[in-house]
Amino acid sequence: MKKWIQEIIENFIREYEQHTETKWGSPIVGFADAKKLGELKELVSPEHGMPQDMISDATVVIAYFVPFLKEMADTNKFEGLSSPEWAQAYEETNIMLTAINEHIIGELKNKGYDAAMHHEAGRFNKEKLISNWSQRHIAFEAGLGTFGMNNMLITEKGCCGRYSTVITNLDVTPDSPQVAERCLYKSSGKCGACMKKCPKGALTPEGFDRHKCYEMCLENAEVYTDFGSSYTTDDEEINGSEVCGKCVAGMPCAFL
Ligand code: B12
Ligand code: SF4
Ligand code: SF4
Repeated sequence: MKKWIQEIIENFIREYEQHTETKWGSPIVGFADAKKLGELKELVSPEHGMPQDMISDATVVIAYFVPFLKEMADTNKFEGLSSPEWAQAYEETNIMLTAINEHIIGELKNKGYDAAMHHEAGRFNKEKLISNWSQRHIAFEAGLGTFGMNNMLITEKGCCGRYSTVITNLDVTPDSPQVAERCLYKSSGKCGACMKKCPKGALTPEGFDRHKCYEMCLENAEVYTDFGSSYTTDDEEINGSEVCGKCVAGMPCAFL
């Protein structure tokens, strides 16, 4: 079943990228146990969404990672603002992920299963800078990777890419989280390149400061207004691509 879903996503991307500037690598897929995600209510907040909000007999959440290509990521290795390629890839990928999810849902429904996206997945609280649907945590539960000091979930293919999820009542055995750390700092105390690279000092051994990070994302959003804006509405003061990614592009964990 995992192979079938992987192929659905892969085939969709290959067709989709005929019409976009951004191109992508091959996706990785995992299944998070829908019953175990209740812990997110304690870990994150009581408002965090549950698979059962959408499908009462949900069994798993399909989590997948779509890697960027190294050539695109390398355009964003340098200091300063993000590269235009990075900003465009962010917007094009967000639109594509919704289209992929709709396609997966259609394919599952054709086979007689129920499937849905969570309604909280496409937004986040602009003051708290927290979403009620953590794509990363669900992907972690689905065994896709471990967290790095850059706060990214690092997969077997690296961390330079994006995650999405689809809830379903498919009859499959869920995956388990991985245990071996992929971050060099966490596994051996070496590296720390992401913390040195961050222009806002948002990454330290003590953790991630999302408000400092957001300042940089807004600086980019003021400049990159031509590629769309996944997370803003027209009435917001800054209405562009909220990106940065200097703690990802060019890092040793970006592509594995
Ligand atoms: C809001 C948001 C932001 C905000 C606030 C930052 C933040 N909260 O992370 C801003 C705009 C600043 C931002 C910045 C960026 N973002 Co952002 N963002 C989101 C969004 C929409 C919600 C994140 C959130 O609040 N989740 C709820 C909180 C509670 O969960 P969480 O952030 O996932 O945190 C979990 C882990 O960090 C975890 N954790 C940390 N260490 C460990 C260790 C263990 C063992 C465990 C169990 C958990 C754990 O604790 C939390 C619960 O598990 C997600 C998409 C989504 N809906 O998930 C993308 C997302 C997190 N962003 C992403 C990216 C790529 C970026 C940027 C690089 C920007 C860019 N594209 O250029 C930067 C990177 C910042 C950084 N170093 O984290 C990707 C991350 C991909 C990856 N490989 O992990 C995501 C998942 C989008 C996607 N669809 O792929 N982002
Ligand atoms: S750059 Fe180094 S320290 Fe930072 S997450 Fe990657 S491996 Fe870990
Ligand atoms: S995205 Fe930029 S500002 Fe945010 S943590 Fe990474 S390097 Fe720092």
